[in-house]
Amino acid sequence: MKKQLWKLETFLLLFLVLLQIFALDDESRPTTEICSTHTILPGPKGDGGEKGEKGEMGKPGKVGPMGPKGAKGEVGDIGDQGVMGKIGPIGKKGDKGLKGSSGVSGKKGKAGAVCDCGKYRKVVGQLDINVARLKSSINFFKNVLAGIRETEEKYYYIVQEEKSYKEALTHCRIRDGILAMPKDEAANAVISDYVSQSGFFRVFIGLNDMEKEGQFMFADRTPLLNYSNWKEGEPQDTSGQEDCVEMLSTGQWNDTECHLTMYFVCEFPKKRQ
Ligand SMILES: *[C@@H]1O[C@H](CO)[C@@H](O)[C@H](O)[C@H]1NC(C)=O
Ligand SMILES: *[C@@H]1O[C@H](CO)[C@@H](O)[C@H](O)[C@H]1NC(C)=O
Ligand SMILES: [Ca+2]
Ligand SMILES: [Ca+2]
Repeated sequence: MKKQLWKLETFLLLFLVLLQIFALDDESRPTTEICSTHTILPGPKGDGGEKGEKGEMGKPGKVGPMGPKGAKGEVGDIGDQGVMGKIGPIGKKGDKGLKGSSGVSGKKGKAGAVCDCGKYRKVVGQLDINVARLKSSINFFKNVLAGIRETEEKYYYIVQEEKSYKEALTHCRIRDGILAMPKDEAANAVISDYVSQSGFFRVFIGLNDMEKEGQFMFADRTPLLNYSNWKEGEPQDTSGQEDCVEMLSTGQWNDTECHLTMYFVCEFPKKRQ
């Protein structure tokens, strides 16, 4: 900035010096010739001057208005082949074609190995047994869900399958129960209500005198003590064949033959001993 100012000052100074020189030159010119001329009228017309030199070339002129449309040109040459276009969308499915003629039949296959059918038969047999067991279990639980009775200590369940006393005993045992043992009036009432409300006339209960005639024991081998609910005239042990006990819908007991089949009541403890 300072440098520039300095430059400007120098330039101005130089200019003033030059101006003074010219001014002096002008003053130094003799003024006597101009002042001594007293002619007022203009002089005669002078001779024509010499032909001037050729002037410089003029500036280009303005753009003119658009001309008329020209005639149509000839058809140009054929262009190069363009780049291949994009693949289009998938078209609709075509009609089914005619069935082709059948081919030549293949060669005969190798002989197969002899099947170890006995093994499979055994497996299938076991499967059948399993399925049967499963069906039985499903049936059991279906019935359990349909109706069950309970006291504070036990669940009672009438199995609606006609079985002999021993079969009935096993059926309850494999389900972690035992044939129902009405050891007091309350338990007997629950079971008999259940039987009568279900519309059955007689069911096996867990009581028998199979070991010693006339000495009834519950299924858990405890003897009859304070409570019993025999029907009038029972147990009579007709022909010495009646060693098992059925409960009638009235809740009363009757000794009957063990091989007879009927529905029965299982009981299940709520708490495991
Ligand atoms: C059965 O009776 C005996 C005596 O008669 C008694 O001590 C016992 O508590 C009774 N048992 C039941 C379960 O009532
Ligand atoms: C008691 O059991 C015997 C032997 O099965 C039978 O003949 C009799 O009808 C039964 N009594 C009742 C009331 O069902
Ligand atoms: Ca008997
Ligand atoms: Ca009887």
